[in-house]
Amino acid sequence: MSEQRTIDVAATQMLDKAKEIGFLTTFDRAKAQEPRCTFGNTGICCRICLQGPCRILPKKPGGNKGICGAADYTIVARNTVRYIAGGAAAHSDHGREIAQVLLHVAEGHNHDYKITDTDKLMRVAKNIGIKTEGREVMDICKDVASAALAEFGRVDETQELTWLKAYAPEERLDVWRKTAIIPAGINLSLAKLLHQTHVGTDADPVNIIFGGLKAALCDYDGQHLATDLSDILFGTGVPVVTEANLGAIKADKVNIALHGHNPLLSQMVVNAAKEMQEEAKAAGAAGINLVGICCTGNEVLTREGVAIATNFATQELAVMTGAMDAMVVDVQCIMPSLRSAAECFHTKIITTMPIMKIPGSYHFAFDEDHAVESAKEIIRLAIEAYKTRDQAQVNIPNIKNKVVAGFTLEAILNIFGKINPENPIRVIVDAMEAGEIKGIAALIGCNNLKGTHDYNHTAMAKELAKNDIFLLAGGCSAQAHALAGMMNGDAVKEYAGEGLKKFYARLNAAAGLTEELPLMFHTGSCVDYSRQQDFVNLVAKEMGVSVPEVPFVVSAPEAMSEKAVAIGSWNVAYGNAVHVGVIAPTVGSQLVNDVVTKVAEDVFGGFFFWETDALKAAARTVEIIEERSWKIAMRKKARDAQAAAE
Ligand code: BF8
Ligand code: SF4
Repeated sequence: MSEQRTIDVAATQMLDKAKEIGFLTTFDRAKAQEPRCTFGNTGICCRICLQGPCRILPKKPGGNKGICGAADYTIVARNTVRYIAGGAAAHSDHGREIAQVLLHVAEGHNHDYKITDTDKLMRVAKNIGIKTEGREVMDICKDVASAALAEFGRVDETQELTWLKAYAPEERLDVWRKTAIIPAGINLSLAKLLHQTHVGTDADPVNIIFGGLKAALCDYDGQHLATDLSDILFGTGVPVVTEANLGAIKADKVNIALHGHNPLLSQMVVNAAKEMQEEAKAAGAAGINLVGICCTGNEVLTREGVAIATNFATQELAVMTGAMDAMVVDVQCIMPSLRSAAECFHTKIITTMPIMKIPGSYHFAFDEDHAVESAKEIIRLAIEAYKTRDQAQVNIPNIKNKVVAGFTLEAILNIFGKINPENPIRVIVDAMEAGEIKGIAALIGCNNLKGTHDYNHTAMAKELAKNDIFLLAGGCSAQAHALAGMMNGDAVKEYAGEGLKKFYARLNAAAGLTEELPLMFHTGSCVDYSRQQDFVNLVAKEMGVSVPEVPFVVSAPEAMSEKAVAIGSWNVAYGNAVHVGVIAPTVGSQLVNDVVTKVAEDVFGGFFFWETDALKAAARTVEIIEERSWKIAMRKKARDAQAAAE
């Protein structure tokens, strides 16, 4: 564990404040967990049945297996894929909730939500094979929402997930068919994986890993439909300018943090806040100020330009400002300790979802059928909390940075289209073929306090940009860059290599935006990573190569959640090289570790690599990208030579 807690100056100030008032933060708790148990750390602790925990004790007679006889490889494989099941369940359930609301809108049962992006609805309908010509919008919408919901309950194993089939390139589908990892239904595959990993079911690590990859493709499918349907309901983001860091919290306003993942509630709060400024003023405030934390923050940033307060590891510190009146949370990545942090101040922690409650916090059951009224009531709770705020306790770090975000796939293609209207994706392919940029990397994922908060994210970004690599970003990684002032045009000047700078100069000249483009294109929340994959799929098609050949690397420099494991795994199945900045708990089995870091490449073209040192990880990333480019060039040379000979 690193001695330096965070690279974020505002967070450091708030950590001092926490110390002063005697509040132990997640940083203190991370320290308290050291030293970690080696069995758990390497994945060789099994708690799957009540005879456990069993640990692998190779030197003890009878200790080299669990009580049931499970070897290290079975235990490690089971533990790993159960992370995937958790992650895929979280992402896809998020998608299912959005689909349910969209269906209610289409059926006329819900009048609080509406279709905001009809063009996207039409595109999605077309992509998934729903007839659009001559039909009413609401009928099409009903079919799209029903198709999304059908992904969950399908049990006919001869079928294949609709979104997967619609968006993955044929070449990938072939590989997945050959390896029998295309799911028929999300619920079926996740249940089957839990069954497969029950005590005394599957002991074959490779078979277990394939089961895990099937679940990972459910994660991808659930993500894709969640993004599509959210865009249909709330609009598809376009470039926005806003700010990030704790300085975005305002001393004179009612501050409400939107935290979690699902836009169903947060978007309504954003809408309601626009109408309720006067109510806040009547309470003596200058108005309502919304800020985002984690991926709910990314959702409302991408679509509405709401400022980012902070990311996962530092969420408690937003409360330490003493000016946070309410934190409205939905699901995932919300620390239960927020409640204890709030006890030191007047902050109201408002949980809103039936599956997410924190003992002692205020629960407001969000009602999707009366979403507008629910959102208003939540804001009123925040205004009430504001009235009890002790201004003497307010201590907001004077730190915030300019952010340019909102780079959905449509937004990126729109910018590229200003240079090449006929074939927008050609713009980045040209830049790669000319050697102006070396390739593409996506910086994604969480914070993990096994390292210094946000160091790995920002260090990787600086190093990759210096090496002329075009950067996409999402999740808490994107927020790390935003908090550090790297998600704007100034960062391009400071960190980009000469080739990347030239590429940006051309884009900026054509884009016609009021702000210069940022060092990394923020594609949205973690549930939105299919936007990045769709982008890479287009690049592959334009280059005339398969996805695993694209000079592209995904990096989760501070991976933490089960969702991160699911995301990393579908990326590997997609053919992407995936860097993880913590040592994965697969190292307890040489066999399993070799399968995911080496053998996977032979089967899928993608693989994982673990590297905790950001500079080494960046060097390896550049190496992979260069190697892939070199292979493309060599193949082309061979083809040209053959053509000349014929
Ligand atoms: O889905 S990056 S800490 S907030 S899991 Fe969580 Fe990780 Fe942040 Fe978003 Ni993603
Ligand atoms: Fe032990 Fe086997 Fe039970 Fe795991 S499943 S806890 S290895 S007996």
